[in-house]
Amino acid sequence: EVDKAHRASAAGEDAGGQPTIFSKIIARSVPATILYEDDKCLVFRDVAPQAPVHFLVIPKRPIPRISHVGPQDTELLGHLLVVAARTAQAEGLADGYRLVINDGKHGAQSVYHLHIHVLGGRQLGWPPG
Ligand code: D5M
Repeated sequence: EVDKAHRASAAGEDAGGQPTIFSKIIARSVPATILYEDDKCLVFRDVAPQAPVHFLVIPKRPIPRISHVGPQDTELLGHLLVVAARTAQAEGLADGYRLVINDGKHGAQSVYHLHIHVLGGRQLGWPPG
């Protein structure tokens, strides 16, 4: 099971062997409103925004989910967080915002390409549902 997940990750595929929608956004075969890009990551607006500002930060290397990361991913994960914070600032979220990573079934993850949600522009509640 772990081997299968690692093979899928390396190929940019989900558990069913299909490229995820986010691989297609990286490849520009599916359109998105892109806010930032560098050699390691891509930032784009969520297609179903849950707040006035809602964007996603994804690694270009298709790690399927946060529970699959290892020590080799430390620098990349740090980079994603720094990009999330800098893009939030660029989006004018001076009053604060929230970062969310959904993992697996109980986390309500729907796209198996790691992504950090950044939500802001309104008062958010706690705890989440
Ligand atoms: O969240 C996956 C998120 O991905 C969800 O908020 C919708 C968003 N999504 C799905 N397809 C697209 C496209 N094509 N563009 C932009 N955003 C998209 P999860 O954490 O997996 O539940």
